[in-house]
Parts: sequence; structure tokens; C-alpha cells
Amino acid sequence: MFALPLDRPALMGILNVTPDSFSDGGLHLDASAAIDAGLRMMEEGADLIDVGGESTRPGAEAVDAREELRRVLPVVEALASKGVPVSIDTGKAEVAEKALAAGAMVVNDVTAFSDADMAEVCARAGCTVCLMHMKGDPRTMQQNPRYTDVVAEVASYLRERAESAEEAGVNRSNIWIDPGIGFGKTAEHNVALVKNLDQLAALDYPVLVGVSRKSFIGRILGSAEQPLLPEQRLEGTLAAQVVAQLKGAKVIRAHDVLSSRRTIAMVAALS
Ligand code: HH2
Repeated sequence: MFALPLDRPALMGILNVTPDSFSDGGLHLDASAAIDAGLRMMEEGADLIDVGGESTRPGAEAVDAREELRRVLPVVEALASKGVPVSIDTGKAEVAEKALAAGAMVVNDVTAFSDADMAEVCARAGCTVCLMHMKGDPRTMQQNPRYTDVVAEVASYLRERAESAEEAGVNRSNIWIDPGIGFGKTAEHNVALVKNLDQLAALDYPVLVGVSRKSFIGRILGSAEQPLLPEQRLEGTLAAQVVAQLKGAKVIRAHDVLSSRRTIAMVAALS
């Protein structure tokens, strides 16, 4: 179980051990490069490191559990053995179970326990879990997503998934929820979710938000035809994170750890 700081949101550093993640794909494919990147993010002020072995960017192909474990397990093991709080970004119970045994403290599941065995694995481990909203799956989720009221629909889905996790034995105090920015949502849907994040915080589970370098920022600051590139989205990311923090986010998932940590500290000092 991961204890949240009381005076500011926790900062989760993103570490993708994948060839194809939208922003850091291919950078940390080698375990030792990934471990160094994780340690660097801790020095820069991350509170925990989210290790992922399967990209969930729109259009990404699925990988099997064996390959995912081959990518993430040495990294989880090495970071955890150095005392780094580790979160495992996976939808597979088998990967979660082995990562927890290797020392991970949090299971970050973008499918919100779609794998029937996930709740039991997490309940048994007593770990923290993050349940995220996604409409559809990564291969198809950006094909014309529609909602009548995106904020209400995401809130009711997250409440239902959290209650069902509790029924399956996960402690309520171990559950975080996440609107899933960019997962089956247009730029307008993402904007509505960040603007109204207080409505999700009102469900009374800590809210995690992942806006970092996401495409809605590229569209707002560029255009639909010519969005800013992921590496040009720092200011937009920080602005969105500030709004999320002011609206009650308790965990911020980010690539740019040093800038995010300073921004979080400044907002905490001013609010
Ligand atoms: N976003 C991504 C991956 N995992 N987990 C949570 N809880 N919330 C998010 O918003 C979220 C997430 C996508 O970003 P990234 O890891 O940078 O890219 P990719 O999925 O291509 O590896």
C-alpha cells in the first residue's frame, strides 16, 4: 500500500519499457537504462515510478504476458530493491501478481479490473490499485467516441468499478480512480473532465490524473491538423496539471518530473 502525501498531490513518474509508447517509446528498452531513468526521476522529486511494458497509445497492438514480464520484471525488482515505490501499469493479473511479488506497491490498471483475476490478486496483496476509465480498447478507442454527459458517465463507471473492487475484497482506502484522459475521448471530452475533476473527487476516492504530453494539449496549442508534438507539450501539460491539482487531484502521472514537482510545490504553497 502506498501512503499519499497530505500537503500536495503525489507525483508518479512515467517509465515505459516499450518500443512504441507515444512519448518515451524505445528510450528505456534496455533494463539498465530503464532503472537509471527511474532513479533519476526519484532524484528529481517523483514519489513513485509507474513501470509499464505495454503501450496503450491509440492504435497500439497488445503484447502477451510473457513479453510484458520480460520487459518490466527486472526493472520493478531493481527499483523496489533500492527502496523506490513502484507501480505496475498493467491490465493482466499474471503480470500484476509477479510484479507485486517483486516489490511493486501499486497496480495501475487502465482496464479497471477487466481481467477477472485482478481483484483477487490485488485483494490478497493488499496493494493500492488505480482503476481507470477507458471507452473501448486502445486499438479502436479514438474512433469517434461519444457520450451524452462525459463527466457523469465517467463518474458513474468509476463508482461502479470501485464498488465492485471493494466487494471483491479490495480495501476502500487502497482504491484510486482515474478519468483516463485520452482513452476513448475527444479533446473536448478531456477538457470537460479536467475542468470538472472536482465531481470525480467528490466520489471520495483519491483521483489520479494523467494529462502528460497527451494529444489534446497538442491540439489546443496547435491545431487538429497540426498538433504540437509530444516534446512541445510541457507548458500545456503543467497548466493542465495545475488545474487538476486545484480541482482536487491527489496523484499526478507525468513524464517531466522536475518541472512537475516544482509546479506542484508552488501550487500547494499558494492554495
Ligand atoms: N496514460 C497512459 C498510460 N497509463 N495510467 C493511468 N492510470 N492514467 C493514464 O492517464 C495513463 C495510464 C498513456 O501514457 P503513456 O504511458 O505515456 O504512453 P503509452 O500508453 O503509449 O505507453
